Amino acid sequence: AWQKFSAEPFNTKEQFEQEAVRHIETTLARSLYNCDEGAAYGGTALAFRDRMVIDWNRTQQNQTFADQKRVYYLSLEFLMGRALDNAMLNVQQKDSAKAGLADLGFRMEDIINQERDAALGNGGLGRLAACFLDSLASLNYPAWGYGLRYRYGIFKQEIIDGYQVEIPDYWLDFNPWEFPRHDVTVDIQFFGNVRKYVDDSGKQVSVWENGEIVQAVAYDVPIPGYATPTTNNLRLWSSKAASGEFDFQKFNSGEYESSVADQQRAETISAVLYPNDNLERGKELRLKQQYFWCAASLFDIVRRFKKSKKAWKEFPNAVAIQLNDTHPTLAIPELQRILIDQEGLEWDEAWSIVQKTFGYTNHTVLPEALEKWSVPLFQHLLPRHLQIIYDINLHFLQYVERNFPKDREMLGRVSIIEESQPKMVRMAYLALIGSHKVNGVAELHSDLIKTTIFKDFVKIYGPDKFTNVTNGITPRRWLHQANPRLSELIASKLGGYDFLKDLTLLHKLENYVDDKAFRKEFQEIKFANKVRLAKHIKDTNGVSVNPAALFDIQVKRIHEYKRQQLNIFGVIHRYLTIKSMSPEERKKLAPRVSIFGGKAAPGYWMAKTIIHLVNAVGAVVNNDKDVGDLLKCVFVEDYNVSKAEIIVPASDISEHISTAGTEASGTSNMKFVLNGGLIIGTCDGANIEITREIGEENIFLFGNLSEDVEDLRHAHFYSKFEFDPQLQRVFDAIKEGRFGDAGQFSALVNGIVEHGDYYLVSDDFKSYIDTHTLIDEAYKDQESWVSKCITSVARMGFFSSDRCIDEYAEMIWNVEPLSPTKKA
Ligand code: 26V
Repeated sequence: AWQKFSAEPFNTKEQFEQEAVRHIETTLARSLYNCDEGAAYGGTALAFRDRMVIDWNRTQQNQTFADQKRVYYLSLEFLMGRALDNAMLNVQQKDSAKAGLADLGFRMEDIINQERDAALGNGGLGRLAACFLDSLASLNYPAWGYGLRYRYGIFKQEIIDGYQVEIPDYWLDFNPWEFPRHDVTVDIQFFGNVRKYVDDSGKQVSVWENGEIVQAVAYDVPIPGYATPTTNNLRLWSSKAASGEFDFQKFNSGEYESSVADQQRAETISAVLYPNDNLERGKELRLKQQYFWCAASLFDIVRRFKKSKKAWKEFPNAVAIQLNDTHPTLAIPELQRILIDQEGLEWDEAWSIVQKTFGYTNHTVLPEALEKWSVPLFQHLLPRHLQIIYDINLHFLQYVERNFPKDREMLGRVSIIEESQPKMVRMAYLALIGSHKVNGVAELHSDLIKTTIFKDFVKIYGPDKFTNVTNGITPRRWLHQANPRLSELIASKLGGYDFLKDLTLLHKLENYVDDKAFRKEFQEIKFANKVRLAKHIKDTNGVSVNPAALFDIQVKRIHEYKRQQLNIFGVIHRYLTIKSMSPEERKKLAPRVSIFGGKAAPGYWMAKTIIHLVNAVGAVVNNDKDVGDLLKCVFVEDYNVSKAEIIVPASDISEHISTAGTEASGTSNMKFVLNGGLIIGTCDGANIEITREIGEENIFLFGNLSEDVEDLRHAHFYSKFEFDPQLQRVFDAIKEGRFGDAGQFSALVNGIVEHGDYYLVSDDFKSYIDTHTLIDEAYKDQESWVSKCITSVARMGFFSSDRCIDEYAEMIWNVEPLSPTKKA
């Protein structure tokens, strides 16, 4: 008889060892005599995977029978990082594994470090998707993620002679966390033509035919929840040539080369993650990726719905689809196409289903990041979708015309089709029109989209179509895993780890702000985390930094709007100030370590210049005997999720200094404060809400406000203004060649001096360096500093991604959690 397999928990280290060794010897076919750390990682991962899979199967079965609405989160990026530590936390029994590994002669930390990051994302948007999956599972929501299984994740960054060099990230050679589903495939069509005819009943029918077919194959990744058996699914699609494509005809008739070429062309679709963050380039392959993934996911969702045998009007009661930015917008015309061309619904009925199904999250107002696709490209690649988009637009513009007969200009402004040369499809407008809710990711951002890019649409649909859901982060990874000692200290005071499920419980820490022993341990933990980062810096950069110095950190994608240039100009200013001081004056200074990290998009020349300048400044400052420990400047290579887990807990001050109105939310700001660091920031994104929560006495805000940005930009061109002399001194030092050939950095300086200073570096410079002086003073008073840090941690409960997911569930998806069946 068929017996249900049930994996026992590892109650003892022996049980763990037995399972890990079994996997090493059989699954991995390795002899224990040559078991290195890689094999030990493999055995450990597979042992925990077995436990996770049982709950995963049960959860999926439970969700299938529950007949409840499900959420589908469509994202081109899932920046997951490592999975083993998270799996151990959620399956529990990390202790038995640790003891078992020690018996086998390994340290848990070394084994965890064997894993490569799943780096299927660029930055904030991708990491947000990963935090959301963690919260969805932890809160027992029936939810799936859908994405692409890139063969190459975000490139690895090496710094060679101060320059960024990109290395491909081939990450799939050993990935125990994915399950290929070779039986779950979808044929996806591209190109071809549309044939129209009138059928027997007199109905217009459109057939999309003669296209090229590529096959989508599903790979499933289990997503375990914390302290619950709920284990959701992340389905990633991989492309391959459709079975008929790599055909034996061609193969045998001597066209071997071309048949292999066909195959490679198909596989190219899911080969690589586009490494741009906030920059749209309009590449055909990117549009192919988007359609391939949307069509496969929608087919899968519709297939699942049809099994329920419900009427189509029930679709929005069974399915909520969230669009992570405009990247999955093609899902909207695709669902409309399925409903009218394949299922035979009338336009209006289909369209009402579509609108009720989708929600759209906007993540940026930067014009260069808003997706637009050329109409000729669309016509070529997706001819039927282009027709449907024109029809959607026609219906929409007719509606606008009826409601705003006096505003003829409006039609051109809100049309999905931009009347440019060539014409362009505006994806954000299509996403908005096809969804029932549009949300921004922090209060300021959600307000801004209503007054800038979507202003007309507020008039058309009314304000209720728009909402705000402020971003959040998962406390499991960003507190407990990244900072186990702090988590343990908190648990010891709060009577357990409930705060990892309800982060608002942190408020009770305020009772310990003046508790001597607590403060001492809090400080010791921060110091130990700084020692760990200092060691990493020594190992990778060869620079010795003093862990007693103030660690000042800016880690995020390199972008002019995020203003790493402002930071490095501030470092140069500090250096010049130190150089001009007497030895006595220097003794009064607080030592600093300025730490930078982040990738530049390979084609973003200005961002690469910023990296180069940081390294050039470091080379001078770090070797200047006059300076010694008073200032160090380092660039940490290859910033990614697992590096963040080391860096974030080690900061005293982190920098979130975007030009006001440009950073939609930011999420690392939340991570740093949750880990007991303070922040310097502009009034932008979630900094504003962080200030409201923790109190303005606990944050260092500076700079101009978003409502003044437009006028300031204007002023750069139309009125003569005095340049800040301290910034001038920085530019003079660069021009004198003190950090190497000045020509290399001229574009960076000239962008500010001659080309309008779009990001307002000169306007904010004085306020920025003055605020850093305040930080120096504040840090010297360690007693009050620690009070600020502890108070801030206690007030960060709001920024859990659990709160955020509950808000989406209530305001946008209308879904309820599903109570899990008992653990196997
Ligand atoms: C856009 C594009 C355009 C085409 C090429 C590839 C590509 C990749 C990513 C994007 C999205 C840019 C928007 C984005 O990442 N926004 C960030 O979202 C975070 C999560 O909401 C938020 O915290 C950041 O402030 C925001 O910049």
